[in-house]
Amino acid sequence: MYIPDEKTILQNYENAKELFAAYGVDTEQALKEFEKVGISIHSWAGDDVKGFESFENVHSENTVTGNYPGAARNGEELRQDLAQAMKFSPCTHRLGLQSMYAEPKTHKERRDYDVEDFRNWIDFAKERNMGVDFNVSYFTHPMMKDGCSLASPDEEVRRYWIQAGINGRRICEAIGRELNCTVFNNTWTPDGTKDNTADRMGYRARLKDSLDQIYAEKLDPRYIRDCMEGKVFSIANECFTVGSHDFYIAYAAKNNLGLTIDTGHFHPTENYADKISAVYPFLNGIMFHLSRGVRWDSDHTLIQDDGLYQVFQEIKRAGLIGQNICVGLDFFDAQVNRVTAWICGLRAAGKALLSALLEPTALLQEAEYAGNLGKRMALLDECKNMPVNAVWDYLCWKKNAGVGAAWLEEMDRYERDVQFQRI
Ligand code: RNT
Ligand code: ZN
Repeated sequence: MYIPDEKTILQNYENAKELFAAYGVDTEQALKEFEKVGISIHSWAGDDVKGFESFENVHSENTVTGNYPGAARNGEELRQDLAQAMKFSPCTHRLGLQSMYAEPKTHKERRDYDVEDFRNWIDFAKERNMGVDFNVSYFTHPMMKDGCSLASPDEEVRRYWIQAGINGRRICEAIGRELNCTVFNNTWTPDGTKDNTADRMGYRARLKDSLDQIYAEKLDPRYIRDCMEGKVFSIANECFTVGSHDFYIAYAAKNNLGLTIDTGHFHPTENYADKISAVYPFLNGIMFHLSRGVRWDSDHTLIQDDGLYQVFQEIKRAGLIGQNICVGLDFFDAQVNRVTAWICGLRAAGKALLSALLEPTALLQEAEYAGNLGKRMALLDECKNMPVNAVWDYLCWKKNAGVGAAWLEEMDRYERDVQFQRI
């Protein structure tokens, strides 16, 4: 596979730097800003959202299709795979955890986990200087009843998950304190009904009450940010999703909490990037789950598409780089090598971020406010052909994160020598 040599990489970068400067863009500054945006890498793609608790015959509320060999089977393998993926990404990484990946010394209920049950993960993050994000896994567990947790009509079920939610927040605060970072604590529950319910209000009142109990405890806002993730529908919940977007936006605004925008969770033609400026002023933070929905919330691996580019363009244009926004990945496709998918997603997110940072936004806005809409349009189109890739190659070279597609050769080796040995 062709890899440009050092001289070519540097020469291309110098040329690009000059060209961007002509548009008023400082590439060195853009590279500094790039570091400020963490990308949270979702541990749960490494084992198809199975978790380490090994229940028999438990229903999964996350539809993952495919059967590619070599999935991680335990914490050690999952961390090994994550480390391999991060080798080929120049991004600033965060670690996206789920409570289903706890490693307690002796058996424990998911409801009862505490920070020590994540010690291996905390060490992993610490060694790599990563921030951490957390999700209580309100799914794939015997205490899910009829697909419901926090909104279940069964009081015992609700009590179980409320306790898991309360402990989850304490885990976040403790991790944040130890790593000196703000842990984004995301809440998603699959609760809903397949067919029409005759009591929408009842389910939503129960969800509200459960959340009120979970968020009642005041924790240090330097170390935890609470977000909730709504959704239009999921498989088996076609008629009714309790935690809809409207529900969580209203709940978050009222309670000064954050919102998670999963890019697969909207109607297929809806512009999720448009939502940033609509909700940010009223909420305490936004978390992104970058995913690629194909016709529905299919969780395909992230690649460079318009939607992804628009998310970073909006964050940049709104002046929100380094602000109260956390960007995470959320896709899973068991038809492809899971480490290859992580690398592909990380690199796609990184390129989209870099491209936004290199955009001559000031020129675009100046043309717009001067009433020169033709200029705005033409400049926007010119931007698509600017030499972003020369800056990207330079960044990957500087960070020793693999220039071009050469990382695929190393992935062939890793797959053969590591992943396929697990079978
Ligand atoms: C599901 C949500 C949620 C999950 C993870 C596993 O539709 O997107 O974020 O993917 O929590
Ligand atoms: Zn999600």
